[in-house]
Amino acid sequence: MAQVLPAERDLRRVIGDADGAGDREVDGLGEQELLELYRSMVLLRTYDERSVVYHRQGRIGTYAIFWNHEAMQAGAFHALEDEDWIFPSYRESAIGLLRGMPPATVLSWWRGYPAGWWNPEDYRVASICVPIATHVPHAAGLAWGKKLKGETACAVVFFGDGATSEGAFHEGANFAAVTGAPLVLFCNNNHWAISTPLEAQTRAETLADKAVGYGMPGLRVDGTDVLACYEATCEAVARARTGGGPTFIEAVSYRTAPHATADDPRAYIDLARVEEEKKRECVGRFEGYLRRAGILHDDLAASIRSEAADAVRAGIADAEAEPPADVELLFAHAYADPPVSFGSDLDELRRTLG
Ligand SMILES: Cc1ncc(C[n+]2csc(CCOP(=O)(O)OP(=O)(O)O)c2C)c(N)n1
Ligand SMILES: [Mg+2]
Repeated sequence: MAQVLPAERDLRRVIGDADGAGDREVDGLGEQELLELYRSMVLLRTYDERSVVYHRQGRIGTYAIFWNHEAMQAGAFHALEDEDWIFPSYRESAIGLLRGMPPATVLSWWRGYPAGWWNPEDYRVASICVPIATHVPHAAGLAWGKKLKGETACAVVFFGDGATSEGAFHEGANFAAVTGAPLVLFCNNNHWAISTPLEAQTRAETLADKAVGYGMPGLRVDGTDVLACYEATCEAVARARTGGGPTFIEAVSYRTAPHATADDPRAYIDLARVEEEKKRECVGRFEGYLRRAGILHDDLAASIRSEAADAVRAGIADAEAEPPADVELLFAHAYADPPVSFGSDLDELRRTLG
């Protein structure tokens, strides 16, 4: 039986900011590792900001903005080994970049081009999941499979606060717990599920409290503190690898951008709070930490930013060089034995499209 730890009440923090809390150091992170973390955050930030521009220019479709979520994604990612699996939601659409996936692949996904779909095995990154929480059971199943095969790899699944109200979340969490699957359930609690606030989502005092009901430990961290996200995920991964089963991590933040490019949050969000939260956004906070430690200076920061900008610029050029798909793809791969009507349907579609 898993040991049930009471969920952490206070948000774990490592970055002290300028409020007197003081910066802490984290085991296993020397200067090089800290800079790698920063590089990852800047790549994600650059990708995200450029994607909003590309959307406005009509070069990608509707896009789920992850501005100020980079700390959760990069922090959790760097706690993983190469063999570990990642199950992203649409909010973590670009996390594959941290595993070396070309930006063009993810941009192609948002353009709706076939080049945007990859073989998950190539990067140990599952397909981007748009239905809320349906990937939690997938991740639990893969992690359980790793355990059954005696492999050391684990999996991390990302989902939002709203996802914790879905049946698939419950099923996946419970399944992972009873099988002792090496899974990290990483909940991005940004306080909003589109226009539904956290208060309308749950009566639980914290989302991490839900972990107790599944018989797994629950951790609560500041989701805009990349080092706290890293440290908590390291603990969860270590537990997973040593047979301790799954861990639930609640990373708390506040959504400072629209849900997606198709959303206008002015109709429902607390705009004053958004402005407050923007002042402590996660990339700037980590940059402050690195500068206080004497690890980052202007020239280095500028070169890391320009490297990221070049990568994303090349990515959109490559994505736009992709030829349009043949419409036949709409019909391929859906059935092993396609209905005969598909042939005439395809002919009709071709006629319609000219
Ligand atoms: C099963 C399902 N129901 C509804 C939706 C529509 N939908 C898209 S995003 C979203 C909100 C999810 O909020 P949350 O889980 O907090 O994640 P966040 O977007 O804040 O990262 C909803 C309801 C969906 N994609 N899938
Ligand atoms: Mg949310």
